[in-house]
Amino acid sequence: MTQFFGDIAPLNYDPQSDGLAFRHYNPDAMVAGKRMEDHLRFAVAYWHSFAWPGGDPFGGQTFARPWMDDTMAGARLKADVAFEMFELLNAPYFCFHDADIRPEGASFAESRRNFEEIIDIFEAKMATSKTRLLWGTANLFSNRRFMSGAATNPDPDIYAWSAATVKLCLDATHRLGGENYVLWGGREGYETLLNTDLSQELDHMGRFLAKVVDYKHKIGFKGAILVEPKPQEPTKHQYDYDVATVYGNLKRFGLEGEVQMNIEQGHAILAGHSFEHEIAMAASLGIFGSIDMNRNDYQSGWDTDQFPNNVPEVALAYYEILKAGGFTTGGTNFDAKLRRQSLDPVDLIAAHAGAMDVCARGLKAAAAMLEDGSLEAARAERYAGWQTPAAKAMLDADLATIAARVEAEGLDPQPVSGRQEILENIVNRFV
Ligand code: XUL
Ligand code: CO
Repeated sequence: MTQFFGDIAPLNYDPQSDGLAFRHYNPDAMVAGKRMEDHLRFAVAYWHSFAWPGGDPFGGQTFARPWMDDTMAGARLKADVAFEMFELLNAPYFCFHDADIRPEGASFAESRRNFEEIIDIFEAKMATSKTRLLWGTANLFSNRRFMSGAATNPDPDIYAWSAATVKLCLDATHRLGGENYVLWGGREGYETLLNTDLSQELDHMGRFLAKVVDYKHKIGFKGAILVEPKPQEPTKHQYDYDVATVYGNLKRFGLEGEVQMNIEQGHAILAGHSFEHEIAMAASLGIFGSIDMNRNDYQSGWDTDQFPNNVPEVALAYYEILKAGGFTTGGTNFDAKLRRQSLDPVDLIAAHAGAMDVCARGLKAAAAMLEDGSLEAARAERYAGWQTPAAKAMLDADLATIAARVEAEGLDPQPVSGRQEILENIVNRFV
């Protein structure tokens, strides 16, 4: 034991507790025919909880963690603390980037050896821990070598470095039994079109993704390959803007049957959508995979990665997920970090516990809304006209035939209420 978390004990489900406990998240409780833990599939994000030092654009490190020294000893201590936290939270999953878990070496080979040593440690810890790997990923955005992109970099050597890094991370994810592999293209975009060959970059990015899919099959990785859309930040314009844009790119490279979406709440909002819109869009296109759960500050307009605490918002997201049949390989990854003033180990635990409770409440509300059926009944009624044979036939008819029917039958369609407020009132009964 590292003593980092002091005398904090593993958290239990205890609705009456006035200390550290789950008041709503009860892993074994049945919701819509499935254990809550199996619905939500919570993951802790290694980067925010253990690697992020608390900086902002105006100031550096606020978290004086004993492992933040860029040494292998620090990386080993960090791994110990991480698995202690997973146990305190009873976390079923975690996620990591290569750069979160190991210090950068002086060469690719040294970084790889550092990484593999920590992967060995993870493997040993996972042999006795319940916590499994939801996904692994490569950090192709923090180091200055990636400042002009990874797969879209004008320098072929950076492309090669990126390919080698993804191979390494996919191999490690496979070895640890990861259920997904994520690609978030933080620098796959541009700052100015004046120095950018957009056509070439999009071509390189699509072909890079095809190589990742190809390699996944080559090594027999059974997990899903997930792309995480975001419209901007850090780049001014990011190519994987939102779910619909990524789908267009996947279609272009014939990858729509191979790649799914990892949808993040804050990224959806930055793209001018709601979280539930992005989930519904991915489900409708058959590419829904997983979620990064968090929230942004609605005044600041950037990616603040706060822990979720808005139950009605979360309920609508899980409503779409349940409607889509729930997670298969995906889960709820807390891509969320403490505020930089929240210095203490207890803040890390409380943040996750509160977020897990918010998600549990959202899930319960979503399941109750589905079971109640009023929303789906109203939706079905709204489209009931399309159930008639004549209406169905019209979908295959040509324009002239349809046009002739309008006058022949003297159509006189009358507007019908969309009932938005009534539907919102129904939602409010459950949240
Ligand atoms: C950045 C972000 C990343 C990805 C993984 O906004 O969300 O942490 O989730 O690289
Ligand atoms: Co994310």
